Amino acid sequence: MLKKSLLKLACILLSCQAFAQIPVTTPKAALNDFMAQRFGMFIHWGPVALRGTEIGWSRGGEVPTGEYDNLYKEFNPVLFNADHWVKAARDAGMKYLTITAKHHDGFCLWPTAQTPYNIMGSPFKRDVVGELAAACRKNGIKFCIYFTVLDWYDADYKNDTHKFVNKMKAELKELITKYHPYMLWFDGNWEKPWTKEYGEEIYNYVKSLDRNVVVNNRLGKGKHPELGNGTVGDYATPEQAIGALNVKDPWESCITICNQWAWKPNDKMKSLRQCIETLVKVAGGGGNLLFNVGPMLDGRMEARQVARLKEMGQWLNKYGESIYGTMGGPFAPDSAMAATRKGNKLYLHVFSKAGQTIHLPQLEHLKVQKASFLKGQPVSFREEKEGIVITLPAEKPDSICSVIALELNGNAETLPLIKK
Ligand code: JFZ
Repeated sequence: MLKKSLLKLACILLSCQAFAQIPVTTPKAALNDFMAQRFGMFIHWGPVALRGTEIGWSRGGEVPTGEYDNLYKEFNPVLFNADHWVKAARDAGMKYLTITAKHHDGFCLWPTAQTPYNIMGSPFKRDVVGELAAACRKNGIKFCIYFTVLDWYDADYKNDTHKFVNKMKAELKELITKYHPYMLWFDGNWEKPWTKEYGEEIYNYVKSLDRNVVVNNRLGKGKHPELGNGTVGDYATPEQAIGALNVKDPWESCITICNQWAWKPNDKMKSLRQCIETLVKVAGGGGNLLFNVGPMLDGRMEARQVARLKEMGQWLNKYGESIYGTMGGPFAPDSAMAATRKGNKLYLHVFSKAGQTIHLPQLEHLKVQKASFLKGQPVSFREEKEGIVITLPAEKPDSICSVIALELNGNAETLPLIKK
């Protein structure tokens, strides 16, 4: 009897190994590492910078198709310096950088063997992706690649999608084996030629080349602001919006510093207050912020954008403890504040004016033992029946966003989400 069941068990184990295809997914540790980074730079760039219109989308719109498709012949951004871009990211306090290796216009910023429509066909003839990868590695910034599955240039995309997907695999193999990206940011999955099956095929292919590479959720057909319901990929990608509080699923909001993804002359830029509030509210909701800049046609980033990023970095230099490697919540961010937590500390990022009071509900099983501004003075608080009341002093340490650290008598990360 025992022998028989042992034999049965051995058979089950053997068949699992030999036949069952256990799909390979990104290890949880890699995703946790990604979510601890909190802040990255998105870069939308290509020959379209010559016109200052939107990348991909202006093809056949503001820029006639024939004209758009020939822009690369005069794309010569001689002032491009990968170290300068990476320094701008580092000075901003960003931990990773994502470049549009290929956007919807089909132009490739690296010397691919799969199509002549790439940077080597331009007068510039330099491997933009390779230079950025090297500069990132040198400066301790994680290098990531944006790659769209939608291609409005290559006729195969619509007419022979199977062939197109094979070409895509060859391109991805080049990108992964040459540049070793930390994360791949897919896009363009909403059009008809693309299917969830293709998405799964590409996901599995990527995983066969590098199990650890983090993959966003725009490979399937579902709604990308969330995970599940048809999306394929590791993390959710709300776009031009601060994601909703979610400390269970990994997510990253992508938001532009101006309005357009690609460079636009005199585009309206966000104020420092808007930039910091965006970052802090994303972190308070438990997500990463992929903040986008569009470099100019000569290869430089706009000085005002670099300066704004530097200001964000100065704020992070002081308050980074409450952003990097933290968990969002337990309250949903609102116009008054955003909360994060790590260990016994609950961090309140305060937007409201000096002199006001902050009301918090009771923290379930935990009590506040001490309250003080991060790297600053103690803050007065009292526990009442309804909750905790914090009185802000007449002057706040930071006019845009001061951080109050509440020391609890236990691990703040164990708190359930609490309605304010
Ligand atoms: C996509 C890109 O199209 C856009 O250019 C940029 O790269 C951004 C990060 O990602 O944004 C979208 C995605 C979907 C639609 C529009 C823009 N859509 O479905 O209309």
